[in-house]
Amino acid sequence: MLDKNLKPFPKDFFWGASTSAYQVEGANLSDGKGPSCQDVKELPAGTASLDICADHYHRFEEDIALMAEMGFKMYRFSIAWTRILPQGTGEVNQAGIDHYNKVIDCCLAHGIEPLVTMFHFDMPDALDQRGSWGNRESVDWFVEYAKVLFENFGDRVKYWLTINEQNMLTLVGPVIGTMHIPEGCTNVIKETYQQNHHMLLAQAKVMKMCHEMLPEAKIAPAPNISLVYPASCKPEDIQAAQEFNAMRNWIYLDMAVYGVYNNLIWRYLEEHDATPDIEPGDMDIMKAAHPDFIGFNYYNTSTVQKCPADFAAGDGKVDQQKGGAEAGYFMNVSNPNLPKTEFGWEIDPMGYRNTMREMYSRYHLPMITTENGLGAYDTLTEDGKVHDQYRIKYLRDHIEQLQLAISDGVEMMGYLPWSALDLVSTHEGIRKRYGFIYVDTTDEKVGTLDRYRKDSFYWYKKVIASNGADLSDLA
Ligand code: BGP
Repeated sequence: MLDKNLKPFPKDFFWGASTSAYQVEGANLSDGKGPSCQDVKELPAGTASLDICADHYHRFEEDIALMAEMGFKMYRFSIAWTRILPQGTGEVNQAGIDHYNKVIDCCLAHGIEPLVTMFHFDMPDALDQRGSWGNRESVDWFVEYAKVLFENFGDRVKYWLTINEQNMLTLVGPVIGTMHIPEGCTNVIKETYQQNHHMLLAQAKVMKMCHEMLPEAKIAPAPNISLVYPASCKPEDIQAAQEFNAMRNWIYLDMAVYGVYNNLIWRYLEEHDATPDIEPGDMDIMKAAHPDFIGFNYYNTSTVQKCPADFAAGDGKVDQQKGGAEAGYFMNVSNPNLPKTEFGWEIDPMGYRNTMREMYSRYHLPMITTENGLGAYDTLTEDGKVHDQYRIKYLRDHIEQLQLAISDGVEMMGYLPWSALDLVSTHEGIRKRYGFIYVDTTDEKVGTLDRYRKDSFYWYKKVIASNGADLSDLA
C-alpha cells in the first residue's frame, strides 16, 4: 500500500485499557471469595504472591478516577468467578455481587463503558477438584456462572467477553497455572483438546444465552491472536506456518464464528488419536452461536520453520509469546528482523496490522484489541516520576499500525492495551510492569501501594483527547 489518505479513528472509538481480577485485585480470599487455581498454584520463584497484587479490590475508585483522568472510554476488567460462586457452582456470594456492582457503577459514573471478561485464567479450585474443563459438566458450570452475571449486571454491562485466551489455556496452560491433566492420563493431547472442546461448547452456549437474556448486549471471544510467519519461502516452512496458524489462532475463531473445527487441526488430532469426544447436538450448538464482535490480544507475531518428525523438545522457555515446537509440524524460531523486549518477547508493530488484516478477511466482524503492551522494568524516580519513553514508543508504533489497518478497511471498535495499572504478570512477577499507572510495590516486599502517573499516562491522555490524531512526544 502507498498508505496515503489515512482514515481517522471512528468518533465513538473505545480508547481504554485492560486488567484481570487475579492479577490486579488482591484480597484473594476476602469477603467470602473462594480460592481459584491461581491461589493454590506454586508461585514461580521470586514472584509476588497474589494476595495483594495492586490492591485494586480496595482502591478501584481511585484507579477508575485515574482512568477517567486519562479520558478512558472503556475499561476491560474480569470478574473473579470465585467471588460470585466461591465453590464454582451453587451458593452465590452476595459480597462478590456487591463489589462488582460498585465497580460497574463507578465506571458508568465516570462515563466509562465496562467491558467484562467472564473468565480470565482463574478456574475455581473447587471445580478443578471435580475435574476442571476435562469434566463435561464444566459446560453447565460455566453456563450457571454466566447466568448469574447476566442477571445481576446485564442491566448495565453492554459488552462481554467469554474466555480470555482460550488458546493459551490450551497451548501453555501449565506455564500460566491453569491446566490440570489428571494423573495417569495416557494421551495428554486428547485430554487437552477434550478440555478445549468443553470450553468451546460452554462459550457457544453462553453466547446464545446472552443474546436471549440481553438482546441489547454484545458478546465475543477473546483469544490471543498472532499471525504466524514462515521462516523462509521454502514450501515446507509455508506449510509449517499454516499449521501453527491453525493451531494457535484459527481453530478458536473458526469455531466461535462459524461453528466448525479447523480441518488442519482435526487432521493433527487424528494423527495423535486425540480427536475430542463430541456428543450428538454439540456441533449444532456451536453452529447456532454467534459472536457480535471479536476481542483479541496482540503482543507479537510468531515465526516458524518445518520441524523434523524425530525432534525432541528441549527445555527452551515457552510461554504465550515465545518458543514451542511440534515434532513433524512446526518449530518456533527467532525472527532476525525484530527487536525483543527486556523479557524476550519480539516486538512487531507491523505484524499487528498484518494480524488485523488477516483476521478481518477471515471473519468479517468488528474487532477490538483487548490487550497489547510492553512489559518492562520501570524505575520510580525520587520525585515520583516514571520516564517510560520505551512504552510510549511501543504504543505509538502499534497505534500507527492500528490506524493503517482501519484505513485498510478493517472495522476496529477500540484499543485496550495491557494494562491500565501495574499488576502481577502471569509468571514473571510485578517486576514486569505494563501499566500507565505505577503501583508502589515489588516482588520482594509489599510497598505503600501508592499510585504514580507514568509519562505514558500523560501521553495516552493526549492521544485519547485527540482521538488518536496526536501521537507526538510529550512537550
Ligand atoms: C496475556 C494475558 C494477561 C497478561 C498478558 C501479559 O497472555 O491475557 O493476563 O498477563 O498476557 O503476559 P505476562 O503477564 O505473562 O507478561
